[in-house]
Amino acid sequence: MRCLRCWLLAMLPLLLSVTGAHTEHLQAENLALLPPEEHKLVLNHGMRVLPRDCHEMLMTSAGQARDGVYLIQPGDAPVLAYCAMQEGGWTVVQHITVNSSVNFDRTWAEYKQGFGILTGDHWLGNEYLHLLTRGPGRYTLGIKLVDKDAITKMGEYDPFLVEGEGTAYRLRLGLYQGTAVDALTQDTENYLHDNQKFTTKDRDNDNYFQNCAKLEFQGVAGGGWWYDACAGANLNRRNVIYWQKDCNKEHLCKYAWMMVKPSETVKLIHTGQCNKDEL
Ligand SMILES: [Ca+2]
Repeated sequence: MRCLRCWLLAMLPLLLSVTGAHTEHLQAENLALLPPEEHKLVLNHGMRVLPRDCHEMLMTSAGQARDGVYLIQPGDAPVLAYCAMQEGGWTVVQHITVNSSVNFDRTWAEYKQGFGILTGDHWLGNEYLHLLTRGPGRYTLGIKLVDKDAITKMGEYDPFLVEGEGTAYRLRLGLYQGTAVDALTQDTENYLHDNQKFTTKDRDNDNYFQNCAKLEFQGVAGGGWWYDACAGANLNRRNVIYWQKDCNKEHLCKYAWMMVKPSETVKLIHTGQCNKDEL
């Protein structure tokens, strides 16, 4: 008996490494977006078959999964993302707090791979936006804006697609609905963000004679965005979250989120009214 006990004690680390999730090293392509002390917060660490996105995670858990950081796999490699489960299983792709300590004035490579901290202000990364939204199913973009008086406005674009790097992560948006104004597909300010390529301070793909990402307001550059010439909306300007009349320098907003989830798999077809619903 004593020998068996010794054997078991000696084998314990090996047994735990086979069966226990928490002894595994956390592996994710964007591990840099989660500080080491927060690695223990990953809620599905050790899950064998990773969900494609947060919505699939919520379905897999029969609706029980709570808000937090999860491993997802929209492409070939695991990726960490913040999941807004209580709001319906959204994968958060951007979060900003006005005057954030996270710098959003970043290069093409940084916007491609993501930056910031997943449990705080961050950009998940254009490459992951592409991998998430390329399908096979349709995806919806959710926008959430909270102003200085804690009034929340929402908006959704369906479908939502970010094309690959070969076309400079071009933005493709469908029909809009929500309590916020449509600041991306309506050109009420003479700027149309739909169908624009992504621009960063080191890669000018916009329609202005200068680089919109480098234009400063009160000393802060605009940051990466799907600029026209330049912006009717920009959620990546650190000192002024901008969303036409809903968020601007007169009407300050405190927080913004961008998030994605699969569109409804079953939708009513509105015959004769869907001519504008093209991607
Ligand atoms: Ca330009």
